Amino acid sequence: MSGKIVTLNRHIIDEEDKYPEATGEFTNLMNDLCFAAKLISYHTNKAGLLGVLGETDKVNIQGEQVKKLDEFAHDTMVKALDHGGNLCVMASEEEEGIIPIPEKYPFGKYVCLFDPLDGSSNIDANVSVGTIFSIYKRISPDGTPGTTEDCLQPGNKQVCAGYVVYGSSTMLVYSTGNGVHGFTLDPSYGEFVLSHPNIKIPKKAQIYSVNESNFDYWDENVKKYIRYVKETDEETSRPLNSRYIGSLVADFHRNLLYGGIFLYPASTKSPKGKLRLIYEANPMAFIIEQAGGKSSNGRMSILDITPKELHQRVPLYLGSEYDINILEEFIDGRRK
Ligand code: FDP
Repeated sequence: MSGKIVTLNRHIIDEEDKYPEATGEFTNLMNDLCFAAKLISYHTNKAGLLGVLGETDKVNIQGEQVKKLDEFAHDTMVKALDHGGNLCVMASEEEEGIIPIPEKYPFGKYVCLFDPLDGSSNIDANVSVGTIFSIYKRISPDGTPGTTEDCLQPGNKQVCAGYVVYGSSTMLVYSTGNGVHGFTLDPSYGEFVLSHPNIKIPKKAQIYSVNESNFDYWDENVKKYIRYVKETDEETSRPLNSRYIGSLVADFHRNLLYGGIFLYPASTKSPKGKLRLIYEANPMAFIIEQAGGKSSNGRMSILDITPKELHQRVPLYLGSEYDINILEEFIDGRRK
C-alpha cells in the first residue's frame, strides 16, 4: 500500500495546527459534528428496517410536513453539539428561533447553523439526502449565551462549512478556507477517511440542475439562460446535460465533482427563492468558492449578503465559474 491514510480527525488536527492561537475547541466541535453525522448516516441507511420512514403529524415553520428522520437528525445534531463547551448558540431548519445552549453547560466561542436533513421529501424513495452545516465565531461577548445576531453574519465570515451526503456511500465534505476536502465513511470501522483531497470544480459546467417545471414562473432573463444552455453549440459544449435529483446536497455534490451549475431561481410562486440563506446557501457557497467555482443570487456573491432573519430565502446559483458568469450576464441583461 502506498501513500498516507488520513482520517477526518487527523486532518482537522493538522488544519488547526496551522493556527498557533488555536485552543482545540474547533477540533472538538468538528469531532462532535462528525459523530452526529455517523449516527444520522446509520439511521438513514437503516430507515426502512427501523420503521422510521414516513411523516409525523407535525408541520415545521416552513409549512412542510416533518419527517420522522428530520426530527431524528435535528435531535441528534442538538444533542451531539450542545454540551461540548464549543458553541454559544445554534440554529436549525427545523426550529423557528435560535437554539440556546442550556445554562448548565459552558458557552463556547463558535456558532453552528445547520439543515439536519436536507432533501427530505426524497427519503421514502431511497434517494440521497444530506446534512449541511455552517460555523462562525461568535460576535457577542465570550462567556454569555449566544444571540440571534451571532447567527446572522454574512457567509464570508464562516470559519468552516460542510455537508454530509448519505448516498451510495456516506461522504463528509468540508472547508475551513484552505480548500475543500472530502472524506468517505468506511462503515466497517466507522471512520471518515480522506478520499477526495483538495477538490476543484471544473471551470466549465457539463451539467445544469434546475426544477424546470417552474419555467413559466421565472423571470424572462432566467428563461433566456435556460434556453441558452439547451442550444447546440460545439465551441461552448452545449447543450449542457440536464440532471436534477431535487436534493440539494446530492445535486451539488455531483456538480462539484463533474462541473455543473445548480439553479434555484426566484419565481412568481416563491418571489424570494425557495432555499434558505444561512444553513443551505451560505455553506454551499463557501464550499463552491473554495473549490474555485462561484456562488450568486444573480447579481452578487451569496457570501456577501447580510442575513436579516434566520429562515430567509434567497435565489441560489452555484457552480463552475464560466457558467455563473454567463448566467449573471443574462440576468442583468448584458446578454440577450
Ligand atoms: P426538500 O424540499 O426535499 O427538503 O431544502 C429543500 C430542498 O429539498 C432541497 O434539498 C432541494 O434542492 C429543493 O428543496 C428541491 O425543491 P423542488 O422540489 O422545488 O425542486
